[in-house]
Amino acid sequence: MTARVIGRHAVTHTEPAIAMLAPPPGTPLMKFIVGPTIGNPSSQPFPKAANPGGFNGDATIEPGDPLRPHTPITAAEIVRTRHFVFDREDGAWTINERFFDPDRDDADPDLGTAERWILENDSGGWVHPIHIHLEAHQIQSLKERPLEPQDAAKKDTVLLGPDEVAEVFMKFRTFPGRFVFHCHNIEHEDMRMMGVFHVYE
Ligand SMILES: [Cu+2]
Repeated sequence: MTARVIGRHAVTHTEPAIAMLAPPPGTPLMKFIVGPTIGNPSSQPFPKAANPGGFNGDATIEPGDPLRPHTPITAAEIVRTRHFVFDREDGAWTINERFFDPDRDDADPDLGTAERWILENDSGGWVHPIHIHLEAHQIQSLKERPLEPQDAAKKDTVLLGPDEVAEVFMKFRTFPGRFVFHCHNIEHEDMRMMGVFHVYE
């Protein structure tokens, strides 16, 4: 399946701001053309990928660059296990009995290493879709149901139903720095169900 943009709404500086945010109904924005091959409507060829299939060193990509392939993380790569419990306290939402603090690091993985994260829902009947920034995670097991074929794909969110415990592998491949993980229910993430992991070089 391929897609290309053939037109988009152009706004002028004389339009009020609200019109720029909400173009009128029926305004052509984008068209997807589904076909067997990738089309290039411009007269210029796509730039050649600096490192096809791999990482080109500065993390920039160009049109036509392939994404990095999905590579399973193996148990032999795991250097550490971390356990995060998602619960509720004092009318707000906690991870390991703590509310979100943007100045606190809740995990400190080393760049280039892989870790096992145990994500546990201990909040009764509530459901928490746990979203981890920076890297895709790989689900190894779920307590409440057998794995399905789609569980083996790249994941940025794992759904914790009631009493669910997810075992996921994370690998911190490219970027050092501070990133967050959080419940993706807006009411929960806004009420402090979020943590920081700091990837150290
Ligand atoms: Cu939640």
